[in-house]
Amino acid sequence: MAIRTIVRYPDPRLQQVAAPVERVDDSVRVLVGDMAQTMYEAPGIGLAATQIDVHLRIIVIDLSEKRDALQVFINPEILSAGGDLTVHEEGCLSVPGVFENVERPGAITVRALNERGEAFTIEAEGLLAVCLQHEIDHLNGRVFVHHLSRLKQSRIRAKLAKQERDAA
Ligand code: GNR
Ligand code: NI
Repeated sequence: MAIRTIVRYPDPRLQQVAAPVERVDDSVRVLVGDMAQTMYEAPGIGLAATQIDVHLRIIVIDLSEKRDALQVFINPEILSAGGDLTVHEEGCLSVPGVFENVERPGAITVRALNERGEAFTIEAEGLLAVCLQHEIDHLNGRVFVHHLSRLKQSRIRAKLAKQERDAA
């Protein structure tokens, strides 16, 4: 397994729409392993393949305290979204140091394939619903800052540009 580099907003590669995985084979499982290791090392609670510049529809999530409950979603599809609109503070490994409230549907039903290529369906609410929607946005070329006002987006771009300058 290998730790991959995470692409940072506003890199245009984050706007690419990811393609479906055609066959869940060993190359996909190697990629899932790299994504998990990259997420754990960051550390984060989720990662979309888009964030490591691989434009395939693959997500990893681990919401557990002990970091031992990896969830893999290949070709995830939101079958339905409902419940009350819920506000949650979001962060993103591609937008380091920025945390903002985002409003999303509180409950979703998602169908996906697991690492063995088997289809499953889950009903998610709470943090899992937030995280799945955040990650599926990445696969569609969207970052959580796109849910914010244009003014906030430009302030965030300025903040990240300054971070890059100060790091150089
Ligand atoms: O680590 C992460 N934390 C987080 C917190 C609130 C809502 C969404 C997230 S996902 C984020 C990791 C990430 O950037 N995934 O794309
Ligand atoms: Ni993110």
